[in-house]
Amino acid sequence: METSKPAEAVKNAVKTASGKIADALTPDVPGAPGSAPPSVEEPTTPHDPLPPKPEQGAPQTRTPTGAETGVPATAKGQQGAYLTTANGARLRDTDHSLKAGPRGPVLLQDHHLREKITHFDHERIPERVVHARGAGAHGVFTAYGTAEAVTRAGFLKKGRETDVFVRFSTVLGSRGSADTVRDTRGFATKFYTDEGTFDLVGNNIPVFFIQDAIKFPDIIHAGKPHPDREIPQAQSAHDTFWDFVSLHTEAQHHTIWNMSDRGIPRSYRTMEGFGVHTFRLVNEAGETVLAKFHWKPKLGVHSLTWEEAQLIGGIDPDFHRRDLYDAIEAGAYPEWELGIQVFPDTPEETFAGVDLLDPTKIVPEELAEVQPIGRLVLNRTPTNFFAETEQVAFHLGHLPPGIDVTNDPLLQGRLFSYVDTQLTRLGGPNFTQIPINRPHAAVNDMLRDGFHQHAVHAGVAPYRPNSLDGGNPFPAGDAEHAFVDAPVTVAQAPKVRANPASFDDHYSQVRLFWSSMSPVEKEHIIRAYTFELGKCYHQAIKERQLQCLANIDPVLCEQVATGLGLPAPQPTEPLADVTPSPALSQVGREWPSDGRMVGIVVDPDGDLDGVDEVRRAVFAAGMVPLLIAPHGGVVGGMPVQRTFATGRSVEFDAVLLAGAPAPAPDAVPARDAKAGTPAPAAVDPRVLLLVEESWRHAKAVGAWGAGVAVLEQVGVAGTPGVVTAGSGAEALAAVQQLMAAHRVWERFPATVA
Ligand code: HDE
Repeated sequence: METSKPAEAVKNAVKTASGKIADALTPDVPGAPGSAPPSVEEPTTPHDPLPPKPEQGAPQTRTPTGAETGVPATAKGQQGAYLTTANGARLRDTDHSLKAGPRGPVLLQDHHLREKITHFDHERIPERVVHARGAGAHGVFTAYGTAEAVTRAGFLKKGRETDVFVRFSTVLGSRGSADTVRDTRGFATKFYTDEGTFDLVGNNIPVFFIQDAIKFPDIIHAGKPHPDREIPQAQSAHDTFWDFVSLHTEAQHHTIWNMSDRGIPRSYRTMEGFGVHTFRLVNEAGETVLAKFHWKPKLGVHSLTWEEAQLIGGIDPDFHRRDLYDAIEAGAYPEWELGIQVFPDTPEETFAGVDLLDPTKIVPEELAEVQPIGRLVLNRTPTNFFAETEQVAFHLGHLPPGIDVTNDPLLQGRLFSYVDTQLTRLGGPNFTQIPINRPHAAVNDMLRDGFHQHAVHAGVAPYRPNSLDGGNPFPAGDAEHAFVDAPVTVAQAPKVRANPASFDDHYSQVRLFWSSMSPVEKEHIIRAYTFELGKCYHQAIKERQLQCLANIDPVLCEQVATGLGLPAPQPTEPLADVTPSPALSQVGREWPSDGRMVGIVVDPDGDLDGVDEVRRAVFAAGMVPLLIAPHGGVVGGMPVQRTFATGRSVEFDAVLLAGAPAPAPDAVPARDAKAGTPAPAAVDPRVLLLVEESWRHAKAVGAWGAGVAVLEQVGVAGTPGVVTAGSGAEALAAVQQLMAAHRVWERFPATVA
């Protein structure tokens, strides 16, 4: 993108004000706020607003009823060089209220003061009741055409490109909670198709806690902070959660996924996504199949370690949000493939013995292959978080022709909930007219009026049939690609509050998940259950959950019971004989390392040419190098992104040591607790800690030249995943290879098989 005139003006002002230093420090890694570096002095020459950053996108400039306006995206933001009131009158002063003399009192007639304060007083809207914490991005979906045989949805036709907006989220925490808590993640995608918006509102876990929407308030009340003290925030490690899931045992399948590494993703970019429910697809001939949606990340499924997640919660609570936006800004666009598992639409609605209407069950990929049908690329960050990410409103009923629902009782309840919740959250029924929610298809409904009505509807007859508006709007037929509810036969049955008997199996697939894990993943699951139950106060709840674990697997139960200091109960249900599904494990494959963070420890007196070379090579490999030095500013002409005081191992996927820097002046406990107890050391103690932590989080570590001495001092030289090389390039190549497997798990032999 070209730099605009105003941006140029500001850049020039910076140069004059700060000379070469500002130039040298202009960050070339993602994350710097603003589209032009600021000057030291306050800019006073009036000019138009700065353009957005090049990676920022915005909702298309459509009318509230879906027509293209042709207006540039920037026309939606503020205009002109001068400060104005909301009605566009220019203002001279916004720093002082209008007073009777400089010592007051303030006059009631100060309409600018009242407007400014009143608007501020009403800036907040209710956060989402669930999924309050999230981050969104724009992108594009390109269809492979492979779904054409099973659905007539136009956006799935070969080569068709559709704009999308995706919002990722945690479930339990408030808007300001930390990103890296143990929780399910939301993965909601809005496809702006030309046949109407399609919202695929999924999660990173393919099953849900409950089988019937009527239980949703129960599970969420149990998971949210306790009503009396409002603690703990964004956690499942508390009594009410475990009280519910141990009594309502259909929740056990989702719960084991939460206790696995899936509960603490490394990045939104390394998460799978699942539509969870079975949907019904309808093709041009009106034939139907049942289908489940899957998102497969290009970078593979990858998680944090528990200690990393906890440290990051304090050090960088915005870790996932930052990672998403930095990756897009760096051009490492996050990518997923959309796939479907397809099943015949039989009256029983089962496949391989699995009831497809039960949202607590998966169909193992080995039994029904996930067939890729398109590619999603996220390539634009929001220009304004509130306008886009906060106001985006997803709804399961936003379905294009060719995609229909099934009788899954969880899905049926969701069809009601998602519109209902926006009425309070977004203040009325016209939320589809908010720019981020506007369809990219022609809208001609008969909905009128209501709060915040943006459309100026013409005509006098918003009813059917009418003759006064010439009969418009007309019902569409097959030729006009109308949405037709699939004419599925509904079984004649008595009205009951009951589930089918097939929903009663609460344990076999939990055992299937456990049996499909690699030993190291099993260790993590044991650790997570032990931690979470260990945080509960009540013995009865721990005992009850141990009983559930006994019904999943005796080894799991025994190991957790040992950690809790309780006896392991015997199973009360027969243990199912299951065939493991290797697709459920995150371990054992290799993935690209695009967009991963490589920390490079620099000694200002060391091999800076080598560092420069490695830094370029990291960029060239599609990863992000972050220099870690004893002090901020510039080292050898390269910008320092982290100092030993501000940096922490958990931000990096791998660490390279270009030197063994001597203790910096602030390497004393009084200035930085990370410096540890005073002990004479040749190397800065924060560097030693960085390497120790990277090692115990199973990360690749590489060193060359003087850096090798650090490995020796920490005592990790020669251990798995620790590389010493003759040059920076060699060290990087070896480390990158190790990163393909995500972590160096062989460092930690497992105690369970
Ligand atoms: Fe949601 N869910 N949900 N949910 N859900 C909401 O809608 C609800 C469920 C999911 O980024 C709410 O706009 C009910 C399953 C995501 O804006 C609300 C039930 C799955 C998001 C709601 C479920 C999800 C939501 C809150 C049980 C995975 C965030 C704010 C029947 C397939 C969307 C809002 C975003 C949000 C209701 C169960 C995913 C209250 C009643 C299963 C990703 O309407």
